[in-house]
Parts: sequence; C-alpha cells; structure tokens
Amino acid sequence: MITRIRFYAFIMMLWTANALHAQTYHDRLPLIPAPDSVREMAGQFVITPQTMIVVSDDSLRPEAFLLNALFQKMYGFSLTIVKGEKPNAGSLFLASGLASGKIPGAYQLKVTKNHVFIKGDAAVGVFYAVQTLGQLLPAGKSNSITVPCVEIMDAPRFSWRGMHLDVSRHFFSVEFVKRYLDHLARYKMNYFHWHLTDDQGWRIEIKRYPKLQSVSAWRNGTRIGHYSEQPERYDSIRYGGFYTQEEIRSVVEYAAKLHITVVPEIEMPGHALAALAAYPELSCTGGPFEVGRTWGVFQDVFCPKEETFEFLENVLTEVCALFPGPYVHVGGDECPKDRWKECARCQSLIKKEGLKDEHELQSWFVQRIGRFLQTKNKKLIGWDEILEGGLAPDATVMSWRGYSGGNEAARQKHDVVMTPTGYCYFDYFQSRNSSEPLAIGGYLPLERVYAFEPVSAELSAEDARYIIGAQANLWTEYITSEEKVEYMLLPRLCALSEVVWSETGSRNYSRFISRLTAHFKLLDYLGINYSKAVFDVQSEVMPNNGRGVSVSLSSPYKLGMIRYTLDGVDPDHSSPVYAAPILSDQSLWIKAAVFDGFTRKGTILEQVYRCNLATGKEIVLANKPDEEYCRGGGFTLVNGLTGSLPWNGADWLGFRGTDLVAVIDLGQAMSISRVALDVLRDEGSWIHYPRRVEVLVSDNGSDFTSVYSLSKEYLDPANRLVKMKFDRVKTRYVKVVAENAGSIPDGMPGAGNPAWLFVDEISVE
Ligand code: TNX
Repeated sequence: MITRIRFYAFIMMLWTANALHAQTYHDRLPLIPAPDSVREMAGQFVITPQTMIVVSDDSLRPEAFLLNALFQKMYGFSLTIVKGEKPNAGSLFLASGLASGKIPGAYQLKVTKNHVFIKGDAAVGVFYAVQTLGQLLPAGKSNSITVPCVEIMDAPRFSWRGMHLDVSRHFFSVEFVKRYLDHLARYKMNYFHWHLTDDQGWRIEIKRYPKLQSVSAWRNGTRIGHYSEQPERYDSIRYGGFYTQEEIRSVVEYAAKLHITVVPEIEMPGHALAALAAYPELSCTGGPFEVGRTWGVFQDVFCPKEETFEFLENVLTEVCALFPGPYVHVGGDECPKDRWKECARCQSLIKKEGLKDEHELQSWFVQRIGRFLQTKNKKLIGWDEILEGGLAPDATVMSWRGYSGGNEAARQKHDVVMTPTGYCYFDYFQSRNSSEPLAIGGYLPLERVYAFEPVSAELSAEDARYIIGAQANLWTEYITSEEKVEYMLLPRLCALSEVVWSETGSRNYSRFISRLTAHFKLLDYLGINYSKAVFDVQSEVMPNNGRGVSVSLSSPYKLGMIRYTLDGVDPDHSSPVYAAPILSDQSLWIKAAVFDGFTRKGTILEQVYRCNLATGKEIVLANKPDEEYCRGGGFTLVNGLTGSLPWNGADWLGFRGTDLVAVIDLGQAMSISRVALDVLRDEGSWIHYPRRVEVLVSDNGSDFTSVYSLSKEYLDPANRLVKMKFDRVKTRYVKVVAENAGSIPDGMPGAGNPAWLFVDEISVE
C-alpha cells in the first residue's frame, strides 16, 4: 500500500513539474523586468531575523546594506552581515566575479532550501539580483519570510535605461526625488535625467549667480487648467524652490548607491526664461522678463554673445563639479529663432562665422558649449533639435520627435537615446476614463509603452549599434503632487523597464500583465501609488465584410470577465458576459467593464459607433500616416468610431507634414450628397487644421471628378467636423483630400516644424 501511495506521489510530482513547465515562470513569479531565464524548483527558503548575509568581499557590503534596508522597510528587522568565502547553510551569500556580458549588470540568483546564492558580474550585478530578490519577497509583515526556490540568469539588453523628471514646471522635494530613484532602481533603470532648468523655474543652486536662487527659482503664480483653455486663468501664489548644492550632492550619492547615473539638464538656448528674468542682459532685447507662469514655448532665449557664454560656462563649471557622471544635457529643444532674426548682433555673428542661418547659429552655439564640456571631460547630450545645422562632434542625441532624428544621428555614427513622444511621454493620458486627472494630451496606455521598440527596423545592423538605449520623460506642467508623479510613472515604468532590460524574444503582453497584477500586491504593501487603468476593457474594431463593423472586447487581466450592455445602462455583475465579437451595420452603444465576481475592477468603457455608407468599406491611403500614429491603418477612418479626446494613437491617424488622400470603395454605385471629415486642432501639440479639403468621385477608381472643394479662407477651424455638401451624385469611389497646413508659422508652438494633420473619421451619406 505504502509503495502504491509513493508511486502516486511520484506521478503527481512529475505531473506538477510538467504543469509548471508548461505554464512557464512568467505567469507565476511577479518579476519585472522579465529575467532572461528562470527555472523554478520545488520548495522554499525561509528568512528569519537570525538569517545572516555573507559577503565574499567588502566591496559588496553596500549591496548587503541595501538588502537590509528592504527587510527593514518591509518586515521591520535587518540581518547581520559577515564576510565569508562561501555560502553557509541558511545564509544569503553575495559574491561577484560572474563572467560579464557587454553591458554591466549580469547576475545569477539561486534560491535553494539551504541558502540564497547571488553572483553578479560586479557590485552592479549583485545589486540587480537584490532587486529581483526584493520582488520575490512576500507582501505582509512576518518574522518568517519564505522565498520560492528558483534559479535565475539575467543581463540587461541596453546600456541606457533612463527615466526623466521635470522639476522646473513643478518642484519636488529631495526626499521625494530619492523615492523616485527607488522606483527606478526597483526596475533596474540606470540613468536619471534631471530636468533642472526651464522657463518656469531654475532649480539648481549656482553659487556664482545668487539671483538664480532669489529670482529664477520663483514665479508669481501659475496657469490654472489646461494650456489650451480660454480665457487664460492664473493663481497668484508665489511658487518655487531649488536644490542647494549640498542637496544635489546627496541625491547624486544616493543614486550612485542604486547604480544610477544622474544626468543634469541645463536648458539652452531656449527654455531659458527663468534665467533671463534674473539676468536679462543675456537676452537679445535686454528684457525685462518674469519667470514663466504659463506653459509652452517662449520667444525670449539666450542671446549668443560673449556674456552669455561666460555665464553658461561658469554655470556648467559648477554643474560638472556636482555630477560625477559622464553626461551633461544641454537641452537644445524648441528654441524659437525670432529674437535672433531681429538681433543685429546675432546677424553679424552669422556673417562673421560664415553660417547659413539661425539654425546653423544654434548648432554653432551648441558646438561651442560641447567644446567647453570636453575641457571638463564631459559628454554633451541634447534633444534631437541639436541635429539641425549640424551635430557637435561626439554629441549624443535624445530623439523625442519620433524616431527620425535618432535614426539620422545613428547613421552619422552618434550615440542615440530613443524617447519618441508616441511611446515615452508619461505626461500623456494612460486611460480614456473621463475621470482621469488632467494631463497634457495624447494617449499612452501601458500596452503601447510595452510595444515600444527602440531600434527602428529602418536601421542597418551597423547603425543600430548606436542606439544605446531608451528613456521615458515625465514633464510636469500638469503634475502638481508627488502622488500624481507616481500615478503617471507607474505602472508605465514597469513596461518601459522590460523594453530596455529584457530580451525582445521574451516580451509578451498578456504574461507581463499577469506578472504585473501580481506585483501590484507589493506596490500596495509599500504604499506606492499607481494607475489601475490596466483593468479597463480594451476594444478593437474590424470591418465586417463590407457590412458595418465587428467590435471585439478584451481585457489583459485574465482573472476577470467582461460584462457589457447595448442599451446605455451601466453594466453590473448580472449583465451579459462578453463571449464573441459584436456585429452591427447600425449605430451601436457599447458599455463594458471587467468584473471579478461581484466586484467591478476597472472603469466602464463606453463607445458609440455611428454607421454610414462608408463604415467598414475598403479604403486606400495615398500617403502613409506617421509610424507613431497609424494604428488601425486606413480603416481607422471608416470604423464608425469618432476619435476620443484626449486624442490618441488608437483612433486617430497622424500625418506629419503630408496630406490625407483617401479613396473609399463603396462596393457598388450609391447615391451620395454629403461627406464629413473629422479633424483635430491642437496647435499646442503642433496639430493644425487642414489648409484645403476636397471630395472627388469616380465610377472606375481612377478617373475622378471634383464635387466639392474649400480652402483655408473659407474653412472654419472652430469646427472639429468639416461638413461637405454637394449635389447628389451616384458613385462607387469617393476620394477625400485634406491638405496639410504645411510648415508651422513663426510665433506658434513648434514654429518651423512640419505641422501634423490628425484625422479620425470620414462619413459618407
Ligand atoms: C516638449 S520634449 C518639451 C517640453 C514639454 C513637453 C510636454 C521636449 C524636449 N520639450 O518642454 O514639457 O513637450 O510634453
């Protein structure tokens, strides 16, 4: 009998082992970013206050201290640290010397019933192993902590795994900046880009220029509501602050312990209004100026004269001394050239230096600063505008206006950090929920961050090597509190960390979500704020064989179920469970939410589809939309769904500098007399109303006759919907043209750049 039980136990064991294998670790251990390889083993290791940490050499003591700090925070005790050659039974052993890969940070973490064995390539690898171990710890106070037995091998994909924080638009305390660094470290990020100066406040103490502290660090009020709101409203609260050099040093030191390099950003020549308010003589006009109280781009910028360079070099001398890292970020973005065009001094400088125009003058400006930084042994890094008029030798480019600047820089053999707005701007909305807190605009849900690939397929293998990594940016125009910083950061940082750390092959969104939702327990336990948009229902609309649309609902959260209604009533736990796509050639009103038993997990998705003759029909676009705003392709324009505001990557097509030319095949000749085009106007985001619209018809799809055309003078940009009525005509093909506004005029945000044209829907009646 006993043997039989043993036999069954054996079979059961095999079965469980197999099951574990089939399910893969991804779904079980809440590790983010996903390690290269994870082998789960039976059993667990138990940590008590008596467990010891053994370090193989003294250089690893700091990592042991950090592990202890984590135990202290989570369980209220810390362990004794001793030095030793090998893992004692019952101890946590930390060693270095693992064969390292190209990029520092590789580690092995082995948890057995007897000990925890950590081996890193160096202290940095040990540090990352400790972070991984931290994510395996149970969320709940106890004196007996169990860790599952597992063997992990891991190494980073990119050497630049960055996260940015703007402390100018809103200011955050040193304590909070350190907490922010903890978040970065938890997900193995290694660069902190500290945006220290901008129009609305100068936040770093520079001893030589005390007015940067007394004047530039403070503004007399702040814009209320969104930048696009009219009339403009302001509060009159004096707002500001700055970090003393001592505080800066303490942040840099703190970051170094977390193996994070701090990259300070001192903005020039643009975004410099706060500095000019204190030192107006550094401008072209002489001022006076006040520290910015609203957002956007200001015309007054540093004037490229000797006093300015003297000032900037003195500032940078103090900055270089404070930040031991190799990089200094000099901004370079959004510098309007209006003042330089009107300034006799600038114009004679252009002549004297043999420059073509103001863009080359900006490039000359940045190159001069680059040469100065070289004397300090620092590398210059700047936003992709530093490409215009020629790159400074050895400059590293941070590509934010899509991929193109970064790709171009890589082709010129310059290092590149990718941070395209469409994937990396954490100041964008992450949910379409109408109760979402105010954000700048745009839509960047978790899934889209997760889909980010820093290396564009357009690059050759040789040029791709210059993409040293990626980062996300957190601009804080609308982020006024620490809680909101965390809310905007998390969990999007989790997705980004996987993009920059994990092997591309291991990326799988639904597995990521199961690990992430399990990992939320730890965030809850640590009292960290994060967005729960991941529990929202997602929808996908497809053409239904020429007869309207087919709408599928899904949720990445597999533990719940989707319930929905079609009558406008909010779904509850008794509403129908979604099982198959909803088909319709009539208008459709869908409300849906995810339920875990009786509990609704996320918010309610609400979508209205308005079907017309064009809905679900074949559509061909002559010009490709930009790769950042092309999801859903041409069908986006005939899917019955009006793009939501805030505008986003899902329901809108974005054309950068090019026109919309769409041909819809109605399938057979139909009688029509109206075409409506839904367009977006958001000039703050460089999105402009079209210059001209036209409707053409054809029976054969190649010879078109114009039936309607209207140009700028007659178009009313106040209308989101461009309604085009004409004499009733029978036709099979309908061509709709919307001409891009062209280059953005001077004085507007993004002046000189190609305007965006955003369209989301064409209806034909
Ligand atoms: C553009 S990205 C900026 C910032 C704004 C941000 C808002 C970049 C280099 N410049 O000044 O805060 O957009 O999303």
